Formats: sequence, C-alpha cells, structure tokens
Amino acid sequence: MKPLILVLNGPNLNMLGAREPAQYGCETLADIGQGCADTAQALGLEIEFRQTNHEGELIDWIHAGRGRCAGIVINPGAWTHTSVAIRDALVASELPVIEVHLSNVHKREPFRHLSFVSSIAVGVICGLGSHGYRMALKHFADILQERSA
Ligand code: DHK
Repeated sequence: MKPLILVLNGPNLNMLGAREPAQYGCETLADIGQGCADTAQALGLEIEFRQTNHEGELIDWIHAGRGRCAGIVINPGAWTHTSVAIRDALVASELPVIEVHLSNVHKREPFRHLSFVSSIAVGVICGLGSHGYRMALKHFADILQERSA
C-alpha cells in the first residue's frame, strides 16, 4: 500500500486562475491538483487533494488524517494568519506538516508575516508557486524512503 499524504487547501484557493494572478499565478486549483497527482504517482505516494472555504470542514479532514496518513501538505490560505484552531488540529493529528504558500507571504502585507502553523510545521515553502506543493511531496517521499531503508 502506498503512503497517503493529505494535500489540503483553505479559503479562496478555489478561485485560483481568476484571483489576483499577479500574486497567485494563472494555474487553477485543478491544475495544481493534477500536478500533485502526477508527482505523487511518480513518487509512489497516494494523495487526497482537497479545498474548503469552511474552517470546521478543514479541521474535520485534519482529524480524520490521524492514524490514516503519513503527512499533511497544507496551504491554509488566510487561516494561516488567524486560526489557532487549525494549528491545534494539526498538532492533534500527530502528523508531520509542511506549510505551503504560492506567494512569498514575507514580501506582502505585515499581517501575512505571522503564521500560526509555521512553528509546528516540519518545514515551510512559500513564494515558489505550485512548485511548493510538489517539493513538499518530494520531501515526504524522501523521508519515507529513508525511514524504510
Ligand atoms: C493564500 C492566501 O489565500 C492568502 O490568504 C495567504 C496564500 C497566502 C498563498 O500565497 O498561497 O496570505
């Protein structure tokens, strides 16, 4: 059985492609999901790629990952900067977490410089567009391979 990685996306990311292309690029979320699916297949990983605009739903998905998957790649969108509840859910999952942002949040407004997730994540990738998601998957594949060697 292939290791399962959750790839989770928060609010407004369903608008990618149409939304602020100068910040977030022209790819749609479906494009990013396809890129992740192709990468996962090449790396021998299984993924579940999801997006929601409802915080409680994201929390439920994180909880459901506990004991079922090997790691979480998450772009919490604006909840990065506001949600203690998502941070707590990630901690409760007891799963390794990689935080991803399409844009370089540190080049943007000061309120985007604070992340409630970064200090509990194994790593943070920002500013590299959709490459960040695929790099996060590659990291999980490498770690899992090292562990099984
Ligand atoms: C996406 C969002 O929706 C913003 O609220 C974050 C993040 C940045 C991104 O760059 O992917 O501040």
